[in-house]
Amino acid sequence: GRAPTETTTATFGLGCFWGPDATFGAIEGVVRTRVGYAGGTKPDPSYRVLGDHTEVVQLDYDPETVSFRDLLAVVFEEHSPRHQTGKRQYQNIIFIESEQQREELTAFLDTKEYTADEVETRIEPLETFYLAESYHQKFNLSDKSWITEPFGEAGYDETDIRESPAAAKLNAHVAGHDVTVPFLSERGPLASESR
Ligand code: MHO
Repeated sequence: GRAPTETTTATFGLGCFWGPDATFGAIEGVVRTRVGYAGGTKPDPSYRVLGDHTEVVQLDYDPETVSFRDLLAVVFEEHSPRHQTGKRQYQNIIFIESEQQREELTAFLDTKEYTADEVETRIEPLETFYLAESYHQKFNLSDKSWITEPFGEAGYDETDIRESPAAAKLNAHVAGHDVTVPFLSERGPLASESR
């Protein structure tokens, strides 16, 4: 089917952002992924000049298919909430972008054996998300020219690939994740193929 037009964003810090880019890309209802920097104060960070920011993954998800709470279940599989790394680049952070997400986090933590006060994971509002460099986006695709070249031939530039629902699924697939429902019908030559 077509990628849904109404999506919500969620942003998480879970260590080096290449891994979570692929982990979340595999999830049904996660439509787009991108990696970047957030959680600090330095204006316009880059990978080399990160300042006090953290590597983060940002998702556009379809809340009709996957809830924030579902995403939190994955977040808590992907890190140890009782331990935090001192290195800000790799800290574990759950960014809260709405009252709805705040409520879903509270409900999720209620099912766990600890409270929000007991987790070392940073829980904070998202201030500014800065996109990471193109070479960090969909990192698992970067040495897969058999995937990236056809995208280029179909007219996709780096931004198009970063924001492509199909590329998010392919990035997850080549990283070894089980991808169940790919969005492979977004536009162009792929648009006539419906699942
Ligand atoms: N320096 C590590 C992690 C990279 S991640 C983008 C590596 O090269 O594997 O921080």
